Amino acid sequence: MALLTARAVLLVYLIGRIFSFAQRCDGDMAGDQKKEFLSRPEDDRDLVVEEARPVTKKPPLFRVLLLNDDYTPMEFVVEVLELIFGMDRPKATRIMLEVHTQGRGVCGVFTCEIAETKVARVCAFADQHQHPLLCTLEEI
Ligand code: TYC
Repeated sequence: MALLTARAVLLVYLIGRIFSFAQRCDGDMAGDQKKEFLSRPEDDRDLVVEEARPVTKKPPLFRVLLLNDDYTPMEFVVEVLELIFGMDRPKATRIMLEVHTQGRGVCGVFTCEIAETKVARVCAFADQHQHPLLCTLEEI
């Protein structure tokens, strides 16, 4: 009986110690620390959480160029620039003259697929009208 009583007293004493220890720990922690501690499973406490970076690499860009020749009529080149590159007449004329005097000129900058389509349309249109107009692209 005496042994049982002694065990009961010891048990109550230990529970009291555990309780006061827990209270002390609770008091030591700052509000945010406590929230974080309580919200995660024990095994995750050492883990570092890194913010995910968005994977948005910019696509490569290409200049579409017109090249000069001695035979394609100026008016035809201006039409090409209006029709395929959406330029107004003053801008188309300026670019055509740039090509005529400098040998080459930039019609626009596009992603790969669009640049290739523009080049193909210019070549097809020039072929249809039997002009030797040259159009190409270069990566920036
Ligand atoms: N040089 C041509 C001419 O004198 C005109 C021309 C301009 C041709 C631009 C091609 O990309 C070109 N008729």
